[in-house]
Amino acid sequence: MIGYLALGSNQGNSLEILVGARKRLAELPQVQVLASSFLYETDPYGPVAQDDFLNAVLRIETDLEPEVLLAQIHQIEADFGRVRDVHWGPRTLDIDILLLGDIKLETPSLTIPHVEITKRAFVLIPLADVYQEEFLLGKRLDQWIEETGDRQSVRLSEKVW
Ligand code: PH2
Ligand code: MG
Ligand code: MG
Repeated sequence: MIGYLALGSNQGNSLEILVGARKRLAELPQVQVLASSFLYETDPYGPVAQDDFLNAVLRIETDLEPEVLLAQIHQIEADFGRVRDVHWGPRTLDIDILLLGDIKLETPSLTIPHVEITKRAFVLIPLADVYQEEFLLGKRLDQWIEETGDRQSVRLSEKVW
């Protein structure tokens, strides 16, 4: 099935970290990275004052069960020095499962589609680079992006990966 992963970093060498994370994801058995969005420099979203993020989205093909994919993702985050302290706080690497085929899932550890996918310009704008469907949860991506009122917080980066 086709899936979409959001990557973010605002600590350490974020470019190197995102490149490394994509490589690790591609090396997982049963995961193929099909496409990468551009990189975006984004204002921190949410209640915690922190540095700007580098954000991107990947389109993948995978047969992994959601919980198995999540466990692999947690391992990669840990290997890049992720410390889970401040909720919503700064991080070397965050990988979020946005969408996974037609799966709808709500457990304490995982919600698919991602809970705030339609509210976050830093997710929607890179997602639009690689998204292949016409609609996301009933609306066009561009409509969701418009409704965030937050387009200006997401700037196309000159960095390439
Ligand atoms: N991730 C968060 C909280 N806020 N803001 C931006 N711009 N990008 C992120 O990836 C991000 C955030 C928690 O996961
Ligand atoms: Mg996140
Ligand atoms: Mg996360």
